[in-house]
Amino acid sequence: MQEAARAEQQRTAYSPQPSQSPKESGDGELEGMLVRKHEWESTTKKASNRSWDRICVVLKGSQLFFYKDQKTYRSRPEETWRGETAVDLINGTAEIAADYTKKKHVFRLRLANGGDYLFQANDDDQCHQWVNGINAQAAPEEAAGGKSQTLPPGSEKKDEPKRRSFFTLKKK
Ligand code: I3P
Repeated sequence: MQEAARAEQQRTAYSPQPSQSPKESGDGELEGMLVRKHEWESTTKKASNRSWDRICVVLKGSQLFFYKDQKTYRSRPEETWRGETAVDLINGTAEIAADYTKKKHVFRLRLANGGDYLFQANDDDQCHQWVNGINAQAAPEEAAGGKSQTLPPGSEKKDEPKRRSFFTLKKK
């Protein structure tokens, strides 16, 4: 592919596919096609494969599963993308990746273990849908209206970013 054409395709949302909203089921489950880049394996280790892949992403409870496509997820849910295990969202956080400007409609998922992923959706609405859905599952007790806990001085990890200060969470 010509370099200019490739750059344009990368910058804009994946165009060959029809715009498709993530499928939402009553229990907070989300399922849809996103373009994913794994950036960090842990806080100190970059992911070995940092290519963008268009894959089917499924949010189920506090886990995120990856599949080649929706057909695979529905017919053979044990067959994950490249055999990847599900990602644990507890104490993770999702937010619009305002700092990432190479592509539009990108959100970032930071995991409690330091893992870091970028996801590109088809549009901003879908981006917010995923961010809110993930954050609601990442801290379910807070989403359910639990009191925020006051930690004793010094017990908060210094390197941990303040989490989820500006997203309204839906009660499950
Ligand atoms: C990666 C690919 C990604 C790029 C990444 C490259 O190469 O070009 O698109 O991320 O850059 O390593 P490959 O496909 O050969 O694995 P960006 O699109 O964000 O630039 P990185 O090494 O800076 O993460």
